[in-house]
Amino acid sequence: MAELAWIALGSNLGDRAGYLAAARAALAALPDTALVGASAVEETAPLEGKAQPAYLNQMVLLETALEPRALLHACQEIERAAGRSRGEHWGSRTLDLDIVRYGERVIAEPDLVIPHPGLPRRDFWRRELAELSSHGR
Ligand code: A4P
Ligand code: MG
Repeated sequence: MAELAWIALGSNLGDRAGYLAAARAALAALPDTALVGASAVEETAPLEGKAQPAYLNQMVLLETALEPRALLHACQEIERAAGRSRGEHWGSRTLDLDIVRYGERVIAEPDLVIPHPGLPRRDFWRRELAELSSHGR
């Protein structure tokens, strides 16, 4: 059965808007998945005052039959396709995809935490979630 999943998109290197657009298209093309909503794209200052370029952020809402771990792997695959290299933690990136919420599920595993622990500290995520709330959150 399909569930709702909220995915945060972020980019602060290169063609930021292009990477977000490619991510939306790739998420919409996943098996057993439909993209049912997207927040506005917004420019945000780097968190914690890190000296790095500004981000473009956006949140999308999926309806998906992929389990959370399969969805995580799919997101990592899409990041790789965008030329993401994993170097410095919290470093600049062409594309970052985070699973913010997955239905009402609570998951606390070493490599998968849902809801995403950054949620309470990210005003822009909460704004974007509110923007998507008409889609039945
Ligand atoms: N992981 C655990 N839970 C999740 C989840 N719910 N969704 C694990 C996605 N991944 C999850 O992520 C590290 C590991 O998190 C993964 O291997 C996965 O198993 P990563 O993307 O490789 O590394 P990262 O992105 O450098 O670390 P992290 O902790 O994900 O950083 P964030 O939270 O993504 O922060 N400033 C602004 N303005 N806007 C931003 O979007 N983003 C960051 C990165 C920093 N500053 C920012 C922004
Ligand atoms: Mg990440």
